[in-house]
Amino acid sequence: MESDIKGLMNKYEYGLEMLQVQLNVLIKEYTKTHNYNPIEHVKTRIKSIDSIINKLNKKGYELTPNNIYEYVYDVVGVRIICSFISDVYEIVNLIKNFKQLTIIKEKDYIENPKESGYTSYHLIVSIPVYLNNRTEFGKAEIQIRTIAMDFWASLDHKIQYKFPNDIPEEVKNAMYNYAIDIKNLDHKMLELNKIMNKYKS
Ligand code: 0O2
Repeated sequence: MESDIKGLMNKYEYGLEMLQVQLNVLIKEYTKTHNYNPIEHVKTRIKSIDSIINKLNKKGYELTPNNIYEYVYDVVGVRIICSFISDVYEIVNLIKNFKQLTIIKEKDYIENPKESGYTSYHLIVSIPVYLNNRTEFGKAEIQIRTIAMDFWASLDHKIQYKFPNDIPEEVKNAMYNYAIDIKNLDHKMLELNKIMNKYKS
């Protein structure tokens, strides 16, 4: 069983490498065509076994290769950080129109923020993993958000780590209010960018 899980994790690593190549090509082409790069930076990670076990536990499943494949969508995670909300949707559409990737699920937490205030756009995609004599498929989660949303999520992540069982009300309330501030700031920055674009020669 342990070697099955190791084998599966190796495949996810190859899958991430392939996904990175595909996304790089997609973004480079967009940047050349539009003379504009909508992306600030990209982060990638493979979920740790401990986090996978936690997620399976929460969903009521035991650790098996099949349960990982079926129920953990974000073993492979890519986070794309953009400056402006308009860039986030531009990237979402770019990925959705890319024939090589199949979208399994999408979650617009920008239009519909989570209860905590979390905002981001999530695409769950199917990724091909080309092995010696066959192709297998895995899943990856692509999170697309602005720098401001990422700032909020990164602090929220630290808060969740510090208070794994019960986040104090005052911290929860502050984070909820700051999520609203972030939304307002993102819209102001977008408007300012539109004004700046008027001055482009
Ligand atoms: P980590 O440590 O980032 O890997 P699903 O994946 O759909 O089966 P879930 O958890 O309901 O199950 O999906 P959801 O809510 O779309 O969340 C997936 C990921 O989004 C999370 O992965 C986080 O990365 C991020 N996320 C969702 N809600 C929040 C939030 O309130 N705050 C922060 N900071 N991030 C959030 P993991 O595995 O929970 O965490």
